[in-house]
Amino acid sequence: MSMKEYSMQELGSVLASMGISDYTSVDRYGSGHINDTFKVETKSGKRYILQRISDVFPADVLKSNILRITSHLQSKGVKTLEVVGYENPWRVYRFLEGYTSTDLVTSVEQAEFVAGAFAKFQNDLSDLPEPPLLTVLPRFHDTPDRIRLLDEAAAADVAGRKALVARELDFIERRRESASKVVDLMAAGAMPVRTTHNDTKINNVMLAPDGSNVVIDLDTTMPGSALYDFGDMVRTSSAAAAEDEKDLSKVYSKKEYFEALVKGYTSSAKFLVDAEKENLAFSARLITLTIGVRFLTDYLAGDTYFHTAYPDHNLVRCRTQLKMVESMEAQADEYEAIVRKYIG
Ligand code: ADP
Ligand code: GN1
Ligand code: MG
Repeated sequence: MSMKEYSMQELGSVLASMGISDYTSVDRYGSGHINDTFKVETKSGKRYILQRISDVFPADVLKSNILRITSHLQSKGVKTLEVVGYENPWRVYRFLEGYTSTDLVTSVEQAEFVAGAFAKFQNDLSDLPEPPLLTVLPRFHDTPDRIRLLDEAAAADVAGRKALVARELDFIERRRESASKVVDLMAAGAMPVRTTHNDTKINNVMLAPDGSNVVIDLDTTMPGSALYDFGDMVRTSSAAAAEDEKDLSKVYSKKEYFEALVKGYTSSAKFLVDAEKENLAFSARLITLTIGVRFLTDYLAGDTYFHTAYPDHNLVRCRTQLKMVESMEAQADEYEAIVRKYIG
């Protein structure tokens, strides 16, 4: 989906309705694939993030979750997103001054730090008062269901692209059998359902030079598996190249970053049960495959879900994900040994 255009008049009236009338500029911001995000500068010097929440989300359910999560974290003194105004489908957050996000990890230290941040986020939400958060997007990380949706998109072939992706479909087909492992373990009760972030990609944590961090993009925080949070973090934070790198020879999972992620995550995520520990390395391959499946599904459906900047963008992203899976598979024994080193 290409980015929607908004008139300054529309953006201005949204801001005014939330009490912000002294804005001097409103510009597109960040590299998120779902919401329309803007940075707002004002005469007073205060800055804000304005977001048009994507229609993929059930607006009221999302708002209820976001307000519960942010107020719970604030009540514990944990720095989090500060809601300035929230009128569906728009919301305004205070700009996190001094924090930046990145699309790629650049050092072992940063990888360990990011992993600690996401593990702490899970700890911080583990005592969220009942009831559990609402499920914003059902079956969000259900890999067999994602493959089923891919099958449907390939059968319909509405964009006439199926013939171009035979290799990718075959790659996924060969992994279909192992795709249900995590959902089966959860259904069997062998793995706990926790409050998890569900979108732990590197640009969803904001970092400050003093070592502090804020976990952002709370839209998919809902009941889920810790394994997907660990795995999705590995997907982007162990990557040697961008999610949309076209030169696949540059795309692989860096072992030293993987080790730092395991170290950072397990030193804080003391809650993990055996079934989770045993599947940490596998979960990274599984969620990476799942995201590849989703990019390919969107490519076949004619780019209706993720923001895209050019016609083959989703296909390029799918290929990087499958290359990452291949790289993690090639290092599977080493990755399992690293996990054992840190959790025994
Ligand atoms: P999406 O769901 O589209 O990924 P995000 O909520 O992750 O949207 O926001 C997109 C980007 O905007 C983030 O990666 C981050 O760089 C930036 N961003 C989001 N919220 C803030 C904030 N409160 N302060 C500063 N930057 C932010
Ligand atoms: C989307 O919102 P953003 O860009 O942080 C997507 C994630 C994918 C990710 C792939 C709600 O995340 O599930 O893993 O793109 N978010 C939603 O980069 O679908
Ligand atoms: Mg995001």
